[in-house]
Amino acid sequence: MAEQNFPTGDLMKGKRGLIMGVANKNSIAWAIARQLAAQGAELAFTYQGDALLRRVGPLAESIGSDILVECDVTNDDTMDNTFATLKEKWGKIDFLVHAIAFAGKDQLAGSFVDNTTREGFKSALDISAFSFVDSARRASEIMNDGGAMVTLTYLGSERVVPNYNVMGVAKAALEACTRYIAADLGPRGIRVNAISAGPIKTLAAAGIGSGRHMFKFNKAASAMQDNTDPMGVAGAALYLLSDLGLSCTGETHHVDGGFHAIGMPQETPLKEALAD
Ligand code: NAD
Ligand code: 0WE
Repeated sequence: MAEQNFPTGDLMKGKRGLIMGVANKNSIAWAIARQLAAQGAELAFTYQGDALLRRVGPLAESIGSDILVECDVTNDDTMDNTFATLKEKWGKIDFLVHAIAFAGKDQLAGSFVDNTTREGFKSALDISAFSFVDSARRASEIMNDGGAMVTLTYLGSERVVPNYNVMGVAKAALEACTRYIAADLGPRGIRVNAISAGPIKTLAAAGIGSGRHMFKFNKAASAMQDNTDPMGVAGAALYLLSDLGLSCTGETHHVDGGFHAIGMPQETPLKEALAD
């Protein structure tokens, strides 16, 4: 990601929210956090474990955030503690960003039907889909004047992407959860949406077997013939989490250079991409 200036303004002035899923400076959640902060938001962060505190601590500090809570979404005590801390420090919150996904490495390669285990399936769905339901319920309890929530998904929920496997199933569940949560919380003025981002070079996208091919293919086959810029994802999150997003809920919004819209890619850039 090139050094960038997130547009400044007052769209999030007076709003406070929780960002779940920053691991390092390349995290999509961090791009979203910087954009929200540049528009005046006050932010709290969760981090997954001690190892990540060394990375997330300085990032949170750099935008003046003083609420930093350890939270593993599979551990109810840390979930209780996260939302209790927000209630104690702020009383209420206005928004939630959920940018968390995980499947065992053995579940993300080869044949989906042969390699998906009961434990692998349960854990992927627990961490990547149920955690949004659980976080949304807890967050909604401290959203007293309406609010907004955003989660991150990927096209592998709608179409087969090699090796994405059980994560695709988890993302399909996550998108359905987004719609059901939106319906439940809508009457209370809480909007709930998903952003379907194209491939971005983060920790979660590192070390995936066919990474180089995937980024080349996505670039060549997208409408914009470019990879997805995390700033675009951050901009979409700003829209959905600010009052600009009024009346938008239950939506899965694609930010992927138009990759999702293409039925058949142009011959020339694709051939060139596949050749090298
Ligand atoms: P990332 O590695 O920076 O973020 C993933 C986060 O999930 C990490 O902060 C990690 O600590 C957290 N996490 C995993 N298991 C957890 C647990 N048990 N408890 C708490 N936190 C846990 O990678 P990213 O690409 O920024 O991923 C953020 C979100 O964006 C994910 O939902 C991912 O599926 C989604 N997404 C990523 C891409 C991409 O290409 N990078 C594309 C579309 C959607
Ligand atoms: O959602 C994701 C990745 C999420 C993810 C990443 C890992 C890597 C390390 C979940 N679990 C794990 N488990 C690990 O052990 N993306 C959208 C990025 C991604 O991952 C892929 C992709 C894309 C795109 C995996 C295979 C194919 C494409």
